[in-house]
Amino acid sequence: MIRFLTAGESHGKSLVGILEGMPAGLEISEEEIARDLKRRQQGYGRSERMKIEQDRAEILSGVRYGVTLGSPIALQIENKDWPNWSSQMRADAPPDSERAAPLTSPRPGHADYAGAIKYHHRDIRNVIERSSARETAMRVALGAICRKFLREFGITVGSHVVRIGAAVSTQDVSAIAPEQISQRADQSPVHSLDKKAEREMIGIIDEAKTQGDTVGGVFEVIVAGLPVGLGSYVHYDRRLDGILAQAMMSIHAMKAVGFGLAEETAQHFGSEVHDRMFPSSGGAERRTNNAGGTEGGMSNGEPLRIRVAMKPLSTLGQPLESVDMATGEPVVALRERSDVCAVPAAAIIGEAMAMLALMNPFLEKFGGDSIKEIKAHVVAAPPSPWA
Ligand code: EPS
Repeated sequence: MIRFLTAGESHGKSLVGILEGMPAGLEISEEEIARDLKRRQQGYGRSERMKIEQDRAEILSGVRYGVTLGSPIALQIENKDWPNWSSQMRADAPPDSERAAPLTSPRPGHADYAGAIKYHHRDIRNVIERSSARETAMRVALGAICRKFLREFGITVGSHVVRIGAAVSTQDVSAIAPEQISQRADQSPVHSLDKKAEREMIGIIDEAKTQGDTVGGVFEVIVAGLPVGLGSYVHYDRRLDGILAQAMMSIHAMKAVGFGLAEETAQHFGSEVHDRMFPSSGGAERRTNNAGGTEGGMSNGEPLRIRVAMKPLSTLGQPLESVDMATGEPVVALRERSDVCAVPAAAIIGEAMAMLALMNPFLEKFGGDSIKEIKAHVVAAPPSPWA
């Protein structure tokens, strides 16, 4: 079974990650990981920080001669911004005169308030460094290894942005393969396939920036090639949609997750939403995918369609009302450098989280210690009980 951990502060020396349980025999290179890291750094509306960072993951362990060993894979991504922060973020104790003034005015919407009270920090800097979405760079790097694994079994993953603020993409992607969706979306500064919506999305991001504001949106992750029956209906914590929803909600600033028609499902009669079945060679086929690829907490052989809604980022150029927690006085919230919109980047992180989350349901069904063994298990899987 796969487990992963990340460590690192946003302006610390580096991010580190450990991926444990990746089977032996998977070919992987730093270049393949770099591809996804680069994709995450693109997108209209990111901050100046993205000009400083050129994320690159160094493989520290678990891979030899370009092939996984079955041992824990450790990665490191250096923060290029570290030299600018080495005094503020040092690990040893400086004299009082060299300490940065504490941040004491929490940003509404951020982890600042609850985090400072929870960990008893008088300086909100101690919260915001780890609660920052910078950490997702490592998730994307670890997810890129899972992408390579899943691809060995014909499972492919893509994403596109569906909404930024009021601008909505009307592009139907149901007939496009996931990797093609991503390839086309990667050409767009807002990771969208709809050119008209793209212009509107850029306009909304510009407007937000001018007004010292931020804007959120919705992205969709699509996964094709999953066998029927990953996950299970037998227990709450084995349901595939539940596992994926948790993975998506764990991404910073996400507020809602849905499958297929998602929330819209609730507005219709059953006859309008359930995906009818028709005879096809050796079984049944669907002509719609309103369920988004899961029924009864299991993959049903249709592509997964996961929609995720992101709130507008909580660091505003024109900060909101807050309280100086040290004095109790009304103030405006602290101001940090930040993005205006990070929905395009969030879509890439969504891909990574989907891939990380799919590993265990896949390994539960077909698992083994090496790629070769797992392939043998896939081949040996029995056909339909009615075949
Ligand atoms: C982030 C704030 C910004 C973003 C950062 C996430 O960082 P900074 O304060 O250094 O400008 O750029 O995202 C990344 C660094 C990244 O790699 O995605 C935040 O507060 O979450």
